[in-house]
Amino acid sequence: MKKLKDQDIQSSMSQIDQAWTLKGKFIHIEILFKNFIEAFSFMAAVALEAEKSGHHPNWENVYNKVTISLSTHDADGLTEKDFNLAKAIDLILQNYK
Ligand code: H2B
Repeated sequence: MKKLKDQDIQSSMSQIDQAWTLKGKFIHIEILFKNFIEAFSFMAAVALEAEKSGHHPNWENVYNKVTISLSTHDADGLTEKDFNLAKAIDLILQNYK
């Protein structure tokens, strides 16, 4: 998978939720849930999606907070895979509003 160029990254950023921020080689989001069970249930849904697409998040969970960083290790940067996973995460998040 080819690393995206700055211009492609900019246009891809406009296609995902505004909560995502660009941090170097990663796109990053912090999400607060009602409680730990909601956070963990969200993570389980994302884990299934990640496994299905063979692309996995770097993430951390502290009680009701989940922080996610996406990047493609193999490409040492952002690729379409990261933005596809971000879009899938945005869809999953709609079930937690
Ligand atoms: N996830 C992410 N985020 N980046 C990768 O480069 C990556 C991955 N590579 N999941 C995949 C697994 C690769 O190691 C396997 C062999 O498909």
